[in-house]
Amino acid sequence: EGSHARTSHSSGPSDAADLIDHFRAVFGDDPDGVWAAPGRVNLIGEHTDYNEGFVLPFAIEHTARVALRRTETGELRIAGRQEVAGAGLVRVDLAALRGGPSPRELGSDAAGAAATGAEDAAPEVLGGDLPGWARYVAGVLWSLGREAGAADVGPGYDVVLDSSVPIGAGLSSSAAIECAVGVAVNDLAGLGHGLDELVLIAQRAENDFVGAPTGILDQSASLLSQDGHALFLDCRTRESRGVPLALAEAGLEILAIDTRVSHAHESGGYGQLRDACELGARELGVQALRDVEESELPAARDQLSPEVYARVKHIVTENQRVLDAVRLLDSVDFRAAGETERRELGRLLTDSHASMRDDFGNSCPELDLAVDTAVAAGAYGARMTGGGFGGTAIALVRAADAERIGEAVREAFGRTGYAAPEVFGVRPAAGARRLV
Ligand code: GAF
Repeated sequence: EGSHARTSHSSGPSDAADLIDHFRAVFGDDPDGVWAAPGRVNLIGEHTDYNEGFVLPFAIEHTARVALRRTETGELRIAGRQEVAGAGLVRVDLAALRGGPSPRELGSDAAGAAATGAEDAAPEVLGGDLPGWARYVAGVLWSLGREAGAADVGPGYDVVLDSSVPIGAGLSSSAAIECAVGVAVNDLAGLGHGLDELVLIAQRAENDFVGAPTGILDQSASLLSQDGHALFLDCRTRESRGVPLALAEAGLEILAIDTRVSHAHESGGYGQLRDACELGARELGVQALRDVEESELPAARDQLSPEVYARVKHIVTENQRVLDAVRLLDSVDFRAAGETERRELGRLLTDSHASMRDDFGNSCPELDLAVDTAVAAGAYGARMTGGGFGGTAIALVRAADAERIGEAVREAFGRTGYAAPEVFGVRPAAGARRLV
């Protein structure tokens, strides 16, 4: 499928037949429909979302898919395929779920834990007994129920879930599940939410039910992306537009390098970074770091602690890199673009990585090795994508070099004694949709 370097992270089936068969086997009848929502890579703009800044992600071909049927059982019953769900049926009492308060509402301890991303925050409260993947399904039902009024969401659902988005790899496997369930229930129950509203509903499931204090990047990418385009999103105004990204036509490829170092944003690091950004904004007297200009950084340096300043510097320069990347992609048709523009885009990616490695503090040795090796082997540029602390790096390469660069990265990992990374091509794909 166009990738020269894909190994085992195949994007999986894009139709629904296998899932319908599975649904029949588990629930004895046909589902009412099947929906899919993609994972994403973020081309550039990391940790800028909750700072009310700019991001430029694109949806990938790997999707979470759900087959759903409305029932009168009063239960949410979830079965899954493959490692995403493990074996067995998970049953959740929907009435109890709907009435349930969010962790934030349960008092200051729970709220504080959720806000700082401390371990065990939300799951203790609501989804504690649910396997990880089922929390995302239940969380969206909970979030939709609050929005719509419990009765409107429907008395019960049977769900079969599958996903080809690698789990815990920084490719938004959780947002893909949330968004697939969100569009499915929105359709089946006739709730009439627009995609923009579903972004916030899915985000609330993640923040208040699962307990990961994340922004709107992942859910926006999964719901709003268009085939062949990156999504330029202003996270303050929530205005977005597609930016054409004709990679294949330009003889380019984006390699995803999954380091297999897994991360979880419910645990500490992400929340601490977010806290540092919010502290920086408070100390600088702005609503959000979006409001700080690059020219104001020298003054900020005098005002902030070295650590908070470093975090602030990343966000401020990263916002500018997103704007530069969009300007570049808008200004030339990449199919006709020369080496200069390609290198310029590549340099923005590599600068973004260096900024996270040196200033934001969310890289790790495996990500640095992936980036350094790809660039040394001839990539135009490379960077980690997603929250960091592991997960996936992306590299912008000539399609003709993809195989060789992937191999160079695998070799470097082998030499260093790291587990073999998964290297595969990604292309900008469509957002969430109904399949059947
Ligand atoms: C994770 C979060 F879910 C996003 O909201 C975003 O902050 C990202 O990390 C970093 O850019 O994917």
